[in-house]
Amino acid sequence: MILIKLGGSIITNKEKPLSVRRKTINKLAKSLKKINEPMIIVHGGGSYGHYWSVKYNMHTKEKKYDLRGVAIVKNSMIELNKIILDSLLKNKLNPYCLPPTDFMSGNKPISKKVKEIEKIAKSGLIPVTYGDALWYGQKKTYILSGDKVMTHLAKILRPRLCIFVLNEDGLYSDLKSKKLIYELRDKRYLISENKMDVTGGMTRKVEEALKISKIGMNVFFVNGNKPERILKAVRNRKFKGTLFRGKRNV
Ligand code: IP8
Repeated sequence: MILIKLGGSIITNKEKPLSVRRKTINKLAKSLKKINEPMIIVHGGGSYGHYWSVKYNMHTKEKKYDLRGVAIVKNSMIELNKIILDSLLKNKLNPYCLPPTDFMSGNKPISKKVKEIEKIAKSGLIPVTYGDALWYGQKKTYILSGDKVMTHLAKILRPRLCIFVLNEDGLYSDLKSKKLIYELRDKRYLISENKMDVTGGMTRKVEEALKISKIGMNVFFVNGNKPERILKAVRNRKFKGTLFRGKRNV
């Protein structure tokens, strides 16, 4: 089984609020169709969830945020999720929509529910979940990043492979020259923060990728504008991207 995160920057146009990259989503769906293995898809918020989270000053920390913000962020994620589901359906895949409230309680995953997701994936359906605004308890809410969802799922399900689909070739050691890091074993590089991302953008992604690789799984960062690279990663072929080698594969 493989876990795939479609990053917000590849599925939406981050420069423009509430705009999706439909052609790219369709191209991604077409290449996902070629994967003959159970998979789970997670997607990010991009110019939907992040746009509203910034407007309402909502973050990953559990706090009493503006309830209007919670409602609007949630609604925008449903809207984005529907666009992803429609594209998967159109490309003859069978998505099974799973909002994170289906398997999260507060800020913890419900193990039994997560294990059920694996069964759903193995049946041939494709569970699709996403980053969201979540209820924490005692009137507090928080923004759950799709990257964090990847770690929660990976810890419990131990997939063969985790792929983060980005709008870049992978992780760069130097942003100016875009020198690609082909393999990363430690967080040795300073990554510049993206102010648009309330969940921490690339820094968060690297953190979660390192956590997942430390518990044993290979993690790939791949450019979603070149979807054939996703297929190469799945098929263990050489491709351009960044690998976080899982401990069990060293
Ligand atoms: O883009 C965050 O998910 P991410 C989702 O995976 C929201 O960090 C609601 C901002």
